[in-house]
Amino acid sequence: VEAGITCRMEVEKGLDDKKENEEHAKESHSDNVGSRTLAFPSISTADFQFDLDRASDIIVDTAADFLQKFDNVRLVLVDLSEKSRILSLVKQKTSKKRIDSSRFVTFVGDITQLHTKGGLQCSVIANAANWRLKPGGGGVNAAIFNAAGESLQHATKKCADALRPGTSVVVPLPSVSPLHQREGVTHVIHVLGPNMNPMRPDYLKNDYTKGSKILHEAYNSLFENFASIVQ
Ligand code: AR6
Repeated sequence: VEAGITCRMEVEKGLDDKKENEEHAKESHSDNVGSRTLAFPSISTADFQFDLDRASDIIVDTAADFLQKFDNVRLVLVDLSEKSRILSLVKQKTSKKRIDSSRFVTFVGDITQLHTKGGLQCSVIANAANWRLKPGGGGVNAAIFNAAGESLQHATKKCADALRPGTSVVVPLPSVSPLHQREGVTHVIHVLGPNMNPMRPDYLKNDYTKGSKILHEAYNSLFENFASIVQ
């Protein structure tokens, strides 16, 4: 790790650790909530084929726990389509829980264009990464590495060269990156979720006991890493 670059990686942790519409997410202009906002995709539910109903429970539970511990932060779950099933499941389940709807929102849009296209300032974004932390592949990983340019690859290499499922790593995004300049993203947190796709590494063979534990750990790791940036 070179001087001047602060990478944060999750240490191993046990299980014990632990519209509602888009309007809420628009800036209030009164404070810089954008600098305390994490935008994240639904980890593992597309290419990694994790069950959406189970994933939505885990997202809502881990977000609720996190928001109880930290006042001054906002979480935005992002997906590309109005028809996103994970967004509607999460919305439904959030409305049944006591979660402050201004601090946990869902948003339809491209996570690499939240500011310029969505009018949403989010200084930290999460990536659903692969274990090698390689660009490409598809999904949100390809979108983020493409939008951020080569400097994200270099910055990522300085932080880590691999991830275990259920862990995450914070990468400070160099100010030369277009994603930093245009969208105001200062940090990317790579997260590796559980894999339920037989064509990908660490396939869990439909073991949702393991898979759910790993997805919990992945979100807890993501949120704690986010907290460590904004504290
Ligand atoms: N903006 C917002 N959300 C997006 C975007 C985007 N630009 N692109 C996709 N999503 P996935 P995984 C949503 O497949 O299941 C990669 O190739 C998408 O609709 O990206 O964790 C990696 O290299 C879904 O809700 O991630 C890994 O090998 C969510 O992002 C593997 O796929 C996650 O979908 C990871 O698979």
